[in-house]
Amino acid sequence: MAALKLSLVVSLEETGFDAVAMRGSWREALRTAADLGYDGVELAVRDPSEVDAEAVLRTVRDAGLAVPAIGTGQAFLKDGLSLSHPDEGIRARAVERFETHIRLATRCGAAVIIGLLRGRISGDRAATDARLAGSLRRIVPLAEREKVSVLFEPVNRYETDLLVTVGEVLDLINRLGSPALGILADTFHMNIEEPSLEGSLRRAGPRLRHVHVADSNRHAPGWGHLDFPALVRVLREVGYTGYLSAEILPRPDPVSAARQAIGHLRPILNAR
Ligand code: LER
Ligand code: MN
Repeated sequence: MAALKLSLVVSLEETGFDAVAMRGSWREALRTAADLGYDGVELAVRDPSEVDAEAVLRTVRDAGLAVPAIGTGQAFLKDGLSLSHPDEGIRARAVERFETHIRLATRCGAAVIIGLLRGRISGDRAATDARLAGSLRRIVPLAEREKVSVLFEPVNRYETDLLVTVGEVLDLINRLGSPALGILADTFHMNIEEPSLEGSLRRAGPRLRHVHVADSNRHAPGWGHLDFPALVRVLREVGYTGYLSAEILPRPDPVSAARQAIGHLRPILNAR
């Protein structure tokens, strides 16, 4: 059985998004992730055109790390881009930005995440859905050509009102029918929205391509009340062989949170 792997979310720049343990100096963050024993780093990237991809990739490789996924949420939070925005120009810029994320992902061997970048319901729900589907249809040909997975993440109701459950996201993915589209399950969001975390992971089944882990309160695993051994059992049952990526609050401080996440999860992954 392929071993599940652990990654840590690292932002390449200062971020207003709270659940990123490591931010500020990305070089230092990569070193910390490697020193703590992580297998990979998930890079949160606002604008790939402002990133020295060569330098980042070299540092990642020198540290012996992989990049399983690239997050895009800061393009929404900082730059106001949204794939479902009623303004056609903003939507077009969101699509173009996402395409630069796909190109960066190709170089990293990573998938790209649609979390907050999906936007919010504006006006009529059906019209919002249609705008989002239109943007996704523009994105998937490049993703398919580049063989990059586009990971759609259900996000809890306090952060967006558009597509908050695994079931809703699966419906969207099935409607669009592209093999490039997969689902990202985030234990923090699922704990708020899903009737059963285990049931929803089973339902996602083969579409599940990435997992964000935080405990019930978004602190590092072990500092809340989620049952991680049970979740890992289900992930194995459904044949998931990817990463558990720690997207956690940097509390009491970034390094302690990152150390706690791997300290709690590694023994669970190593246990048979
Ligand atoms: C937002 O809360 C989140 O979980 C991110 O992964 C989405 O961009
Ligand atoms: Mn997440």
